[in-house]
Amino acid sequence: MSHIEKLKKIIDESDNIVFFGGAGVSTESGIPDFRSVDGLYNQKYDYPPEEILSHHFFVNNCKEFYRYYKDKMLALDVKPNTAHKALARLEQMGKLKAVVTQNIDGLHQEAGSKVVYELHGSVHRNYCTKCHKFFDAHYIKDSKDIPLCDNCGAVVKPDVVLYEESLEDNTVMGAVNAIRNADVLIVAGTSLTVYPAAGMIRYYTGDKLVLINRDETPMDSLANLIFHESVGELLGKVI
Ligand code: CNA
Repeated sequence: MSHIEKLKKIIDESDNIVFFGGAGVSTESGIPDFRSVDGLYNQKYDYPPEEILSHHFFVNNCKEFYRYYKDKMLALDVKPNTAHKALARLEQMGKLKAVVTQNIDGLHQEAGSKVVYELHGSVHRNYCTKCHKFFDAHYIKDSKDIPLCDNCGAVVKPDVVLYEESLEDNTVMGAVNAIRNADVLIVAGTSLTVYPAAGMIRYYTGDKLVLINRDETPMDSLANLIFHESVGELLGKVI
């Protein structure tokens, strides 16, 4: 049986699949990831992305943070791709129990997925750091330099987990529970190098861990079935 036939069989036979993904799930929508050759880490900025996207940088260099963030992280004209749509369909069919994502782009929900654990938050939620008023992503995009609250004048911050910040407890618990109870775990489009998120796949104890990633990852040896190819193209063929 070919690899792709094995994947089809695994999906056909399960009604408890969990998907764990990263930036590679959205590259086919036109959002660059961090670590591919054309990813954000291989472009030239005054500071490396981990530095700009850190809590201390947000506090101390807010204008520069927002210049980068609006330019590189706030992609509001993109659409879900085949991978997002295939996963939403699997959920509708009652086969997929949850999407756990490191992405902050909201594309899984836009494709129709309902149970989505956003480990690193979302660009679509933004709150005033003082009065906690909510703002959408367009408010941030349209602001000049630093977005300020129209109620109290304080700085507005994206509900995105920056480096040095901790993940939200309920999201982590939901994600860990889903992974721990999953019959099949499909891991895709992630370099599996950003912790604690990457460590979560170790909660899976089954024998159907499917890994789909263009490049090799440090956890390739954990996979029961592995594809080094495009996640959108592959899921489009299988689902
Ligand atoms: P990463 O470290 O950039 O790794 C992405 C991986 O995906 C690489 O190993 C690529 O080989 C692989 N890849 C790229 N395109 C495809 C594809 N079409 N099919 C299969 N594999 C592909 O990204 P991670 O998610 O592992 O790192 C975690 C960071 C990146 C999180 O904190 C995210 O918030 C952050 N990020 C998110 C977005 C987004 O929301 N779309 C974009 C860029 C970065």
